[in-house]
Amino acid sequence: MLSKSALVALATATTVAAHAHMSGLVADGKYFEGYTPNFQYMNPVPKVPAWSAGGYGQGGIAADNFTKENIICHDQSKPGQAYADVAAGSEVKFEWTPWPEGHKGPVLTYIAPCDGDCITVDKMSLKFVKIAEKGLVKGGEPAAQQWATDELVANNNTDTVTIPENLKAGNYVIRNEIIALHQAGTAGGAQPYPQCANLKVTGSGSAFPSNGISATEFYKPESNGIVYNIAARQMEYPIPGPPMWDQAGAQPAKKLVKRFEA
Ligand SMILES: *[C@@H]1O[C@H](CO)[C@@H](O)[C@H](O)[C@H]1NC(C)=O
Ligand SMILES: *[C@@H]1O[C@H](CO)[C@@H](O)[C@H](O)[C@H]1NC(C)=O
Ligand SMILES: [Cu+2]
Repeated sequence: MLSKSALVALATATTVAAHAHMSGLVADGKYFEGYTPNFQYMNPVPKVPAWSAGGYGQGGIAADNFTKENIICHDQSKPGQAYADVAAGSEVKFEWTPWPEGHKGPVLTYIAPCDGDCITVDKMSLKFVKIAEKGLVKGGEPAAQQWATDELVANNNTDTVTIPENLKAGNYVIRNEIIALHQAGTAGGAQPYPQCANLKVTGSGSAFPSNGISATEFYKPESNGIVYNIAARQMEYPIPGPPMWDQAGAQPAKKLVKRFEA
């Protein structure tokens, strides 16, 4: 039941938006829809944990915005209007729409405490720590390289992250991000695709991430790992952004970070 202008808008959206976004997340086994293009035809818009984004978060963030507010949770993002409940130590699965295989690169996850309600939080106040990172899984000639994105595609376009077991209960924004490196040979060519969602973490943990930084401080267009030639033989990849949070604990994904294999 779409009006003609809605159909035109949809056609335009699909052409411009040739990349991918988080279509949903599964927290502690429960499914939550992401902030999807379907929402443009819904009134009221469903209240989901996922943060909204201009263009429904389809494109990468442009280099001139790497250090500005759009890098935090995508273009013109606004807080999710609900929470996904999750027990510390359990898994969150980020389901992406089919990820283009040629967009190879790392997959990273960060969390920031909201110090109150995430639904009304000012994104500029969010201080993130990294809780998961995967980069070059297997080095070699370009055709032989295996990247975190290849694992994501092989896993039904899903990235699975364990919430730190000792994380203090409370409200957090979780930020799952893919950085596509296919044009990263020159400064500013990398394409970060950040997606955020609100989590209500439960449990009796005591680790509170008080040493986070704003996502606007993660990457510069010329940072190591943001500038990177994926078209060359490579055996190592310097994962960009801050180091892992020292209290992130065991992350099953960690084994994928191994720099040298066979
Ligand atoms: C950078 O962000 C601003 C503010 O949202 C936006 O108007 C601009 O289009 C963005 N730049 C690019 C190249 O996407
Ligand atoms: C694969 O992902 C889709 C959503 O993108 C989901 O509906 C489906 O259940 C997933 N399949 C499996 C086996 O997890
Ligand atoms: Cu793309």
